[in-house]
Amino acid sequence: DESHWNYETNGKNWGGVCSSGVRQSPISLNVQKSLIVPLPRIVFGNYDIKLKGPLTLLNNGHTVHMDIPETTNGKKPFITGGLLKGRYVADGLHFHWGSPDSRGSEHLINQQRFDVEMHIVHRNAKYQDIDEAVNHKDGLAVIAVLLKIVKNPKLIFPGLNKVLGALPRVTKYSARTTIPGGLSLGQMLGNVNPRDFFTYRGSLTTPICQEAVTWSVFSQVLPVSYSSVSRFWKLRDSEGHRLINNFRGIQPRNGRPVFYRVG
Ligand code: SG4
Ligand code: ZN
Repeated sequence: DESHWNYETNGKNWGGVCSSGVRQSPISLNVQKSLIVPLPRIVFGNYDIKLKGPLTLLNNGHTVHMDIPETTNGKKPFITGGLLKGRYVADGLHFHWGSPDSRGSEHLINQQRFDVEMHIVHRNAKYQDIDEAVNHKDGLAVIAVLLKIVKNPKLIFPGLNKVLGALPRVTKYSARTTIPGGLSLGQMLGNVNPRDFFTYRGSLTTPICQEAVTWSVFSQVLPVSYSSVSRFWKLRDSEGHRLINNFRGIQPRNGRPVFYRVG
């Protein structure tokens, strides 16, 4: 059963495309090993409009997940630009993290692993739903934002802080909580610079690892406090074990081009 996988071996025992695929994710990103090209910047549509509340946060045993609803004016947030052709509609948001003594981002930048990685999953608007989109090479676009623990994070991200503040309410497997409305997706990104990012073609980082994802990983890292990240380490999976280190190991690049856009 597909839902019975875990992170005990960082994904080395996952079957199917996870082991037979040739453009898997995550990978190690390096400015020196990337093609620096004049790609269009990522354009965020309706990211500044508040989402229709209440927003639901769920501990699904693998991560903390938030479905992204319509905005208050009945639209969906979307992205375009970068390597993407056409619109990709925001579907869900979730996180990957480490433990009190190890970092847990999935992608590395210049050999460095970061504390947490946030993913916003988008589906190509030409497909009806996620189930259809995962079966196409151009099906999904995931935005990745890296978070780093700093002593006194000075910048405030109202949306991200609300979500991190709700984590103690979803400690147990299958626990749900609601976040009072008034949050836009843009508030989850804080002031991350959308002009600087790595982009490449890869896969989902969980079984069954479909090769349907265009990844865009922002190179600017968001500062967060130790106390907010430590809330992730208290979560539990479906067997009551600590839900920590829920990141997949680095996959071979296999000659794929990685593009780096800056400025
Ligand atoms: C997490 O398990 C999410 O809960 C999944 O979301 C997500 O799958 C999966 O990660 C893989 O996404 O950006 N890390 S990733 O490659 O979004 C999808 C759901 O199952 C398809 C809804
Ligand atoms: Zn993810």
